[in-house]
Amino acid sequence: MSFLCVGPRNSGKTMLLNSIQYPGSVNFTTHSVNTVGTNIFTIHNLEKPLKKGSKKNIAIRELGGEMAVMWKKYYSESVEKILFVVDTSNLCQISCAGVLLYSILAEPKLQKAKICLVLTKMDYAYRQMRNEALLMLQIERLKAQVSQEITIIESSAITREGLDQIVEWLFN
Ligand SMILES: Nc1nc2c(ncn2[C@@H]2O[C@H](COP(=O)(O)OP(=O)(O)O)[C@@H](O)[C@H]2O)c(=O)[nH]1
Ligand SMILES: [Mg+2]
Repeated sequence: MSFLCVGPRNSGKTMLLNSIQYPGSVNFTTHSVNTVGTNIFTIHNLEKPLKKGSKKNIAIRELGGEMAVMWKKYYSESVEKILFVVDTSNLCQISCAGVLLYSILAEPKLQKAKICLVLTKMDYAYRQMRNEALLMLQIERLKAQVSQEITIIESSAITREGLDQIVEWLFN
């Protein structure tokens, strides 16, 4: 089984996964290098004690936003879950993100994958509010047309809002 993290470039994938991977760290990086190719992050299960049968860690692969054409290489029936990261502070990017999300949901090999739509950078004062962002993504229309289960989580890599929820979603 594999886990993917996708989304437009600069939407905050690397920072989000870094903050989840190292729960103790406060990451105030203000710029980061565009991900060329893919990064793999190890995420630890926060459950203590660990329930019998639950995984201790999972590996999640970030697909760089520069390389949407290359993503297909990683689409397979064994993809169990996908984090789709959207930057709520980037108005111009939200509608494009909706198109990208649709292309993933329409992919024949990903019909059984579970999707978590991560609305990130919620710490920004000028972000789009949850409902506006969902409207711009046309999420209700998408939901009516696709077979995948979609969970929506609001997050920030700065305030750590939503990060525990994302980890829980990945393990459950
Ligand atoms: N304020 C704020 N900035 C963020 C957050 N997540 C990422 N960023 C910034 O957004 C930019 C792109 O982030 P990055 O993780 O490299 O995006 P990626 O291309 O999707 O991997 C960087 O300048 C980050 O510092 C967040 O939750 N809040
Ligand atoms: Mg990146």
